Amino acid sequence: MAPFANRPAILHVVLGRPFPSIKQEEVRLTEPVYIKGCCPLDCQDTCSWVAKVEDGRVTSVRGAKEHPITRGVLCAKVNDYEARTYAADRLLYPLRRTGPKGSGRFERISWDEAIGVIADRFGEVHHEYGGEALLPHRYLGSMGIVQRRALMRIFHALNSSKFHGSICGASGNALEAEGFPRGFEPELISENKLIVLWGCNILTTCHHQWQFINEAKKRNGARIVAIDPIRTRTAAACDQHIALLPGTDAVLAAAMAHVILRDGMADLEFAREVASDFDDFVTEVEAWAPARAEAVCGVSSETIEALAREFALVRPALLRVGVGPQQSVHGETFFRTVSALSILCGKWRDPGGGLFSETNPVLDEGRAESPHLRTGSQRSLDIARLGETLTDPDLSPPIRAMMVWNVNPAVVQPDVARVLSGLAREDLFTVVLEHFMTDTARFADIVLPSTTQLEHFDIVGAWGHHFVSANNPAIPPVGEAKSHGEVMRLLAAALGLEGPEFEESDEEIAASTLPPGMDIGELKAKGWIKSPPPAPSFDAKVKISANIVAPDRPDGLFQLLTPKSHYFLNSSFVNQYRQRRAQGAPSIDMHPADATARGLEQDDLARIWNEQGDLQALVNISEAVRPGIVSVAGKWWGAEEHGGAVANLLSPSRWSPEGQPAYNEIFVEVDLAAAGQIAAE
Ligand SMILES: Nc1nc2c(c(=O)[nH]1)N[C@H]1C(S)=C(S)[C@@H](COP(=O)(O)OP(=O)(O)OC[C@H]3O[C@@H](n4cnc5c(=O)[nH]c(N)nc54)[C@H](O)[C@@H]3O)O[C@H]1N2
Ligand SMILES: Nc1nc2c(c(=O)[nH]1)N[C@H]1C(S)=C(S)[C@@H](COP(=O)(O)OP(=O)(O)OC[C@H]3O[C@@H](n4cnc5c(=O)[nH]c(N)nc54)[C@H](O)[C@@H]3O)O[C@H]1N2
Ligand code: SF4
Ligand SMILES: [Mo]
Repeated sequence: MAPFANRPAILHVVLGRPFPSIKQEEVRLTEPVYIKGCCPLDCQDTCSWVAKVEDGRVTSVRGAKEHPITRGVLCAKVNDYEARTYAADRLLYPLRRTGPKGSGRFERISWDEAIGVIADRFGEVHHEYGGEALLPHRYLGSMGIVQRRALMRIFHALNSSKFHGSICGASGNALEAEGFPRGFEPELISENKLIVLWGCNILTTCHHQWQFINEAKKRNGARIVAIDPIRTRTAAACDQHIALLPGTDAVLAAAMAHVILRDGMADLEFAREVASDFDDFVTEVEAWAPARAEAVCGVSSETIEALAREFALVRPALLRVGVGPQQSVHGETFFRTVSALSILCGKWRDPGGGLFSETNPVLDEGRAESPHLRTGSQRSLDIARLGETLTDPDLSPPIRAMMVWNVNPAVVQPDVARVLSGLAREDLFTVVLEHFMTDTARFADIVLPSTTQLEHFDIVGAWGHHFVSANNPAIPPVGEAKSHGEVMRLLAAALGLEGPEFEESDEEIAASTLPPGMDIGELKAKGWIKSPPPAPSFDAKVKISANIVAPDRPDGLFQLLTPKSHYFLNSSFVNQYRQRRAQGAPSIDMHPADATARGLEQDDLARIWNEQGDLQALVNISEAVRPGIVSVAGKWWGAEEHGGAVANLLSPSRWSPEGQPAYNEIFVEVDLAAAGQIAAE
């Protein structure tokens, strides 16, 4: 590194030549280099960025100005992504556990030793119990194709168990598989005259889409309506906020359909053509007159009537559906019924109209995993039931070795206590690839340091637009961190796996997923290339009637919602100083009337508990939630360092029929934490 790397160039102007014996050219800072990359995180916007590198160090990361969606802006989470790369608590070397599982006691070891131990243990487990006793667990910490998929080559070749399902939006996935379209070119959102944000906190979770909403307002005078139990920053920015009770969306949509059919406002031709069970749907919604729905949803029948009329008559109109309301045992009923509403009114006839929840560029991502390497076992387990899988005494064979990357199961899975008792099993060998010592990594036998997005090559798809994005490395790996492609190659060699799949470079792995005609060289140079957006279509008839019921709400308990926080990306960034300071301490939003009834005041430390467990958070008295509803935003962790309040200690082992964890169907008691507990804080 240059001797004066951190010294601002201006110093020479102010101080003249500080070291006369050194020639001016020798002390001059090298010119900054700008590298095109992209954000790897699980967010619909998949922004492209430009990393500024000065003297071998990334000094800033800024949104790419020319990118049609990023438009020069990142977000409150990622604005200083380089701080993640250079964080003092970053994992930089392989570690081996020296204390009990979960204790966080580790010693530094070499990569050779780490890979050797993993290969030996995987080999032993494979020999003794068969490939099915091995389990790869990964989710969306990085959406990069290499970071997410390359390691699967090893597990396919070993015929391991694998996961299916989702811990995010299993309901929408299942309905898409049935034939419901759920997205199109997001740029078309600006065509609308009415946009209903149905359980979707856009200004926090994918704020670049707000640009299209703004354009719709400017160009078409569009009206924007939020349907959300919480007055989020998005709901507050809308023309109207309908604060329904959680889990009652299907009833609200059915009541709207009731009004639309009653008053002859439906597009019967479109609905009959698209739905396989139109008459059943008509019978079903007949039972949901607005007055009956009012009692269930907590929304006045006048509001329901007016929204129904407006949605039926205004064209184009869009339902922009989020993930929050899918995270319920009624997830599929919710998605089916709001989709039915868009079909009933023929909203899909207009470009930009209909329903939007997600959309993807054309990429054959699965190819990066080389699934053809699998010759034997196809045992597939539900990702949303990790706790059950690890603790099931009847699972045959049981899971004996697990590799975990891009996921923090000790925080994000339902019923975390059960997950932790699985991770604590002495007969389970666990490897975790991470940036930081998360609650999950603490339970590992071996921890491997992963590169951050500034240190490796990757390609990222998206789930909110159609750009394929390249991530060129800005700097070499920090410490001894390695990309997951490199870990795959090292481990494959140690396991004696042979074949071209285990020798491909990260770039080759990524390139194998590109659609015909998209060139990797061009992608790297340009930074992003748009793949052709699909036109939404109904290829087969879909079933629109659902078994709509009023949700159960136990008397006297609060319903706890666990939405996304503004400064964290799920559990990522909780340990980073700037984001944590901006987010504040873990807090529980509570209506003034509820707080008074429990004798709670602003900033009191509350205990939030149910039969599964308890956690503590500061009371935030707020009219943003309605009485009976409380909310803890953010996937907190790291109890010792960051005051972790892991909401999933309270989430039940309950799923929708398609397997979506019911993260927003948690019922709790809230009271003042005991004095001793306050003192301990
Ligand atoms: N800042 C930030 N951005 C993120 C993330 C993050 O953690 N932080 N996570 C990313 C991920 S993985 C995802 S899946 C997306 C999610 O994006 P969103 O779906 O927009 O986010 P959520 O907060 O899960 O849920 C949206 C809203 O649903 C509401 N909600 C909860 N229950 C109900 C209900 O029964 N009915 C209705 N109508 N509304 C309900 C919540 O109050 C919340 O405001 O965001 C992505 N972007
Ligand atoms: N109660 C409740 N539970 C939830 C949710 C909720 O709203 N409420 N949301 C659910 C949803 S929608 C989702 S999608 C899941 C998300 O679950 P996860 O995918 O587990 O969430 P993240 O915290 O985004 O990422 C996991 C880990 O990836 C690491 N990571 C981040 N960036 C990188 C990278 O570039 N490379 C590598 N190697 N690692 C990286 C982080 O340090 C983090 O520990 O959680 C689900 N759980
Ligand atoms: S988290 Fe989303 S909004 Fe923020 S930089 Fe990444 S892709 Fe863009
Ligand atoms: Mo998600």
